[in-house]
Amino acid sequence: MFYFAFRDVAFLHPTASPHPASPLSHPHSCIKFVTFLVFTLTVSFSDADGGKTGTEAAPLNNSAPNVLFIAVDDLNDWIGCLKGHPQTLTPNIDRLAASGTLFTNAHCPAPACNPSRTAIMTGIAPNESGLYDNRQKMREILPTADLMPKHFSRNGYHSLGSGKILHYFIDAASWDEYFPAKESENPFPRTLYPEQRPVNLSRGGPWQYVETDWAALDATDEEYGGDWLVSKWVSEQLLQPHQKPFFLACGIYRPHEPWFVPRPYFEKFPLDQIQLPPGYRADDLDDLPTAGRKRGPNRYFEHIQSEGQWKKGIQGYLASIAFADAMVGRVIKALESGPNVDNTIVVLWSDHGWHLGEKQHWQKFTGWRVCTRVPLIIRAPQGTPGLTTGTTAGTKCDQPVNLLSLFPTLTQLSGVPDIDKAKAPSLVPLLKDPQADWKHVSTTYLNRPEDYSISDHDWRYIHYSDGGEELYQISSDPHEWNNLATDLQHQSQLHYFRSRAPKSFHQYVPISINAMPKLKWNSITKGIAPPSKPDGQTFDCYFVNQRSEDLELFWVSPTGKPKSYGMLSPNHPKRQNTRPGAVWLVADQSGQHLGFFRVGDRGSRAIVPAVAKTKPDSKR
Ligand SMILES: [Ca+2]
Ligand SMILES: [Ca+2]
Repeated sequence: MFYFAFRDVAFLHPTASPHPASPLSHPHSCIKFVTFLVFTLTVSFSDADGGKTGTEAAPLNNSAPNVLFIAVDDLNDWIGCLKGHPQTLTPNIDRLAASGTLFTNAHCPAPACNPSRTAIMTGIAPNESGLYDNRQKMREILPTADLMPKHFSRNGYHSLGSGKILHYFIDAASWDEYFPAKESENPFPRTLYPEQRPVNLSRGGPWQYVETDWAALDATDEEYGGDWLVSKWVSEQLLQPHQKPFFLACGIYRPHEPWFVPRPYFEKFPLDQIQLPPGYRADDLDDLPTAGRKRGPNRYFEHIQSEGQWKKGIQGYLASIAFADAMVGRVIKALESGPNVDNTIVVLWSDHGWHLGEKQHWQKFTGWRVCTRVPLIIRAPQGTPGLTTGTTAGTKCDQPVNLLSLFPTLTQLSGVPDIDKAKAPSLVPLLKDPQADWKHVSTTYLNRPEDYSISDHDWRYIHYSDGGEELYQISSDPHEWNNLATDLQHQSQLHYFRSRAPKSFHQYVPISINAMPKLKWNSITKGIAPPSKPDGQTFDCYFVNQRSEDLELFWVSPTGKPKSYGMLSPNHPKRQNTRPGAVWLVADQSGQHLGFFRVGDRGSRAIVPAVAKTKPDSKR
């Protein structure tokens, strides 16, 4: 079914088997060509030190394979072919898996959007970059790293993207083309949201992420927009012939919260038939170390249960997955009915898994398999430079792999030079032979140095920075119910995983104050600041006084009493640990109350403006 019309020039990956002296080679690139027909190539690679050369590379030739790169947000293993939940409906993803290679033991580099996507798109692991969580800014930490689309673009490709590929920004300089327009730095097209929110899940408190909610929308897919518009734009690209090979990224946002999708997707999962997550066990926490017991239970799950919304939430997730699957189906259908099908590599992945009650947890950010295991499907046509036979339909590979391998895998497959910084192994040997000898483990980095989990073929290991450890035998305990770390019988396994642990960790790189979300300044012209309603875990906020005189910062107690927390000097940011729902009052030196900030669900900056804006802010 898949083949290349021409195979004029094939690249060999630097790690491929030795080949007779090549007719062309670049002194810095270590790339060798094998030519059947030698074309005049005007290829110009990056310098070995990573510096950029002035010339953009020309395409290798017109038969270099295209790459269709599909990212689905927050999709755990609840797809039919991974059997994560018996009721899930993902016929399109399953069909794609059946037409290529499905990795059944694939894990994310990190169990959160930002560190996972940054690692995947740069090929740089969190312990190398110091980017471990969602608060950090990729371009503050990795200002010059080439993302995958840029790297392909430098090597003769046209790079296009749509939807969420990075953590809520586009990184315009990395793409030749984007929808919506890359200059907007907003990866989301128009999306329908209910006017009244929340719809189903009442707000548990100021700690709660505002998007945690679910509802069936009375709208068509087209009216809904969002991922429908992304899949439409991507499909339009796939239906056209292209001058250059393309790297086309399609970021499907559902099943990321909020779980609002058109009603027909909810109707596939009647509420009275919803089954609880197979991995849920009420007494699952008893055998965990302290750090595991802390990381498991969270307020979301407690709140959802107390509101009687657990099954509704599961329904919302299943409906959102079914919707995402339909959008993937549109894209695959467009590929298969257009002119590019025979020379396009398809890869589908999700950035991390998701808990729906397992380990008393709702959301992500943990090291357990439910949160690290992700769908990963790769389909390569015959004639792909790095895999001339193409992938074999219906192949499954159960070796432990990591999405960090996507960058070196796609470069090798496409015959594009590898990047210096990619340290993860290419998956091409496993695409050739899923049973191939594979000595690698798959490491997932949690939100701070020394917290990580490691997946092997049959076992998984979790290590916390306080020394806590967990050990699971996945072949007999796929839901990680029985922690074997303290079992004397399994000490050799424990030693083995300790020996495979990451050798070093870059320190956590803090976000600059200017990149933090901004709290609303509520100026006080009369009346008083409201009392705090502190609720949730602490984090740091930064208070910045843009006036020319010293001001005083007060925390307002739950009974409304201001308590001084010291002075705010002009333009000298003050770091203050605080909690969601806290109210911070600012007064001048005469004691006059100028205004207040109410803390939200995350660390932020609180700017006292240079000139009091009396009109617009005084409404509240
Ligand atoms: Ca995500
Ligand atoms: Ca347990």
